[in-house]
Amino acid sequence: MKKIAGMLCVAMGLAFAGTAAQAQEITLRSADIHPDGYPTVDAVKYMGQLLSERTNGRIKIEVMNNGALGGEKDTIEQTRFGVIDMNRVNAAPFNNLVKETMVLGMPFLFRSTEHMHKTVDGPIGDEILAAFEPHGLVGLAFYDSGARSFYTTEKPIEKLADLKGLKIRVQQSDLWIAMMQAFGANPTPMPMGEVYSSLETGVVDGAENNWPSYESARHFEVAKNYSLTEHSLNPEILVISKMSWDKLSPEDQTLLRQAAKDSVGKMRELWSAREKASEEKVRAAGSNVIKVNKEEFSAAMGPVYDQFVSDPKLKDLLERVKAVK
Ligand code: GTR
Repeated sequence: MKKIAGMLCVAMGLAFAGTAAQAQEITLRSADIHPDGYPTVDAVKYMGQLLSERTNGRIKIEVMNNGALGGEKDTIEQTRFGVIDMNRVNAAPFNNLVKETMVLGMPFLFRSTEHMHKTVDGPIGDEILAAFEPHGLVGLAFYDSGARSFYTTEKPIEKLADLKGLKIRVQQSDLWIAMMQAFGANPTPMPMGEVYSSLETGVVDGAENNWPSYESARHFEVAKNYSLTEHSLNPEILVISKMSWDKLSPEDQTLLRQAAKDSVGKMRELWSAREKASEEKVRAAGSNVIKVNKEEFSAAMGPVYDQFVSDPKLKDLLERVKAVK
């Protein structure tokens, strides 16, 4: 009898241990370089809210934004090695690691935001997200990032020839370095956090980004000429470390994936509102917004396609992106 009671106690103990383990709280730390209120920061916070609601507070996301965990290239490495759980980064700094991401940033590829949405929302998007896994990351979602355009401190870019020899800051990606060279510029790769002072001190003559980043990073204060080249609609990508992912139960993995997908609509809403607000703000602050003949810029991009979309796999991916209606 005593023995049976003892066994029962052990069994109950195990059962309790099981419940305790299941109920264990999980807080995922997610990196972002942007300030409070930037759409990507709020979209990941929203995802965390959904997760918390759906698990009665068991799973939470803590967004460490403002570059608190470092620049994008560094945080990508930290995420691969499980030091950071999640990361919201633009596709460009992933280019050297996950080749498939290059296709999304190719200059003048997407005909419209709708074309980009249809591409990332469909099987091509899933294929690109799946390509992260061999590199220690699990791709969760794509977020909007609008169109990137050039801005300069002194000389306004009105035509392609104006870029000749200008020192232009780029994201840390070989593709983007080559793109700047094809535009005739002198590319200077550096993390976003160094751009303001580099513009201010003349380390670079210009940079390129979307309206919200140009505004929120206050680059408009030092680089007043914004030329609407809209050369790329490269989206943002939300990833989780494979090491953090593997610690989650299959049920929690499903919950996480779903919450990430459900935050995409919210992000799109936040993004279109912020794009307008940022444009208005910089125009009101006196930015000189210049219309350009985009075809002239686009015509110079042949060598970038030849060099970077060279293997059959990427060529096929690119053709499928073009064919998305
Ligand atoms: C922004 C993007 C950031 C970062 C930045 C940059 O548009 O949201 O993640 O990549 O551009 O140019 O470094």
